[in-house]
Amino acid sequence: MSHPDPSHADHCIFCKIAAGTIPSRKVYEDDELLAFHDIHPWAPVHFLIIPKVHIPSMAQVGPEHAAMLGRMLVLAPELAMAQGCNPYPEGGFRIMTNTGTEGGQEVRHLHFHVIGGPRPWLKG
Ligand code: DGP
Repeated sequence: MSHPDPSHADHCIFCKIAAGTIPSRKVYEDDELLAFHDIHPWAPVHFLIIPKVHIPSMAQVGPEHAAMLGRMLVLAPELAMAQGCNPYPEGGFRIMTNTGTEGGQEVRHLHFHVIGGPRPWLKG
């Protein structure tokens, strides 16, 4: 039976990407996390890091998620460099997580955008 909440995992596009039922261009995968290229990149490097478990946004995280969030943040620079971001400090990247409608979130499955590469970028 379908769920009334459109952010629920049954309807969640990123859960489907995590499950492999919707294809993505993967950057990294382990048991807990997946990283894949954003379908609408703003910049030469633009990928998303998601937990495989359905957490709608940063508004739902708690202390039980601290280790996983730490792993997401530690992974970001490693993958950013592997994807072609230039070294700090002239190079670099942005980590961004939109939360809720007022925060600009469109896909209601927690994700960190990792954005970088030579400027100018499309936005920001
Ligand atoms: P946000 O506004 O923070 O919720 O950003 C969602 C991002 O997800 C947006 O930059 C486009 C990307 N996106 C949406 N649908 C898909 C998809 O099916 N595949 C991929 N690779 N990216 C997607």
